[in-house]
Amino acid sequence: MATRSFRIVIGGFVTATLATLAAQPLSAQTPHLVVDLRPGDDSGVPSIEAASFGGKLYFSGDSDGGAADLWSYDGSGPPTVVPGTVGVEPTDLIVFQGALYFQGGPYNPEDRELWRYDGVNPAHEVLDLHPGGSSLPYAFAVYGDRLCFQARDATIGAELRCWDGVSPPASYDIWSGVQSSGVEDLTVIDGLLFFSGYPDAGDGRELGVFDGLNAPVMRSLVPGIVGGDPAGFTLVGGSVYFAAQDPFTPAFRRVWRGLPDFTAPGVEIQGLDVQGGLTRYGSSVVVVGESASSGEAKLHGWDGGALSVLQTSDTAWEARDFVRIGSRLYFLAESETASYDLLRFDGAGVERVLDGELTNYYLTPGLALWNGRLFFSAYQQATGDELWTIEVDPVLFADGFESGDTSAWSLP
Ligand SMILES: [Ca+2]
Ligand SMILES: [Ca+2]
Ligand SMILES: [Ca+2]
Repeated sequence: MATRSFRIVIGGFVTATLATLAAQPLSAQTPHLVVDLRPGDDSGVPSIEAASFGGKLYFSGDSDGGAADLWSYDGSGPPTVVPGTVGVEPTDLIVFQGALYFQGGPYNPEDRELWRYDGVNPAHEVLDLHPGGSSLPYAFAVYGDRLCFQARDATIGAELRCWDGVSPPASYDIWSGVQSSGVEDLTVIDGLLFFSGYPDAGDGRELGVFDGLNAPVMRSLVPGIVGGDPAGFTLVGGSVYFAAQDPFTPAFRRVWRGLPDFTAPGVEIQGLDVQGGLTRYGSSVVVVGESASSGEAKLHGWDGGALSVLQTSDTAWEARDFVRIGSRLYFLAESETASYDLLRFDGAGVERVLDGELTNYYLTPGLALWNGRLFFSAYQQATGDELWTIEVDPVLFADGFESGDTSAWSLP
């Protein structure tokens, strides 16, 4: 799904160890409206498209009822518009080679291409991958010294492209010809680029692996036109785990494991009907699903032995947007009501940090982490959808921070 291309963005400073963090009491966690960007009940930030870059939070927003611009926020003064971005509707922000990249450009006539902002000069289009049309670049992932993403043209359709920032991008025509593989969920793990995509007319959305050198390899998880639809690629204990359809009962999703070389992926956790996202906590896979023990959608943990239910209260339907901060794992899910709540797993249990119903916020899925705070879009009647923030853990221990590799974060 398109919204899955939102990038979790990590910012912060190495100021303490986990031992220090664990000793600190939690501060009161009250959400604050950052700004009513489009004054009154009109929406200025209907969904969050954001990234941390150069010490600031950059986000897509609109102050006047036109198309969205790119805004920067330094945490103190009001947000300001980035030069060159008025009405360019930035989406899918990512930092690559010391600059901010995003999909931008007009929708009418549509010419959505890859844009770049270096922090100083006005933002501008840097690649026109579909001259006379719109390449709609998205699902960005920084893969070594390359930026990989999906983009379309009139010749090979929507396919995988990888760009070194200098030369013309390489294109990989996975579903050959004008048909589109539509690659999504690009995830870099252990030097490999994992993704989902359509290999050909005989398959659904299946698993792809690219080693950066040879042609991408597709693996059919569920034979035939019903796809495995893999998502949530996560490295745990030397293996890549992900959620995908059950090969025998494709109405259900399961946790799969691929060996390091990914020659023989298979269903790894039996008895769990996966209902949402999947991530890592310490040496365990944590995933939301229904099991015989939980009865309904709750967070489960699996360390290779028994499956355990980590959540005693609430449910966690449609769990998504996992953000690990030190020893805590934040995520959004629908709990008792149909609105999204912010939940937190601390290694022992799950608690609700923000209740979308009681506090009269209506969260739009998507979280951005910047400067020790989570940012999100939420609706209130008086303001419409705007940018909100909530303080989370004030200190982080992030040994993978420089590379943006959250899987390298130290966890208990
Ligand atoms: Ca174009
Ligand atoms: Ca193609
Ligand atoms: Ca407003």
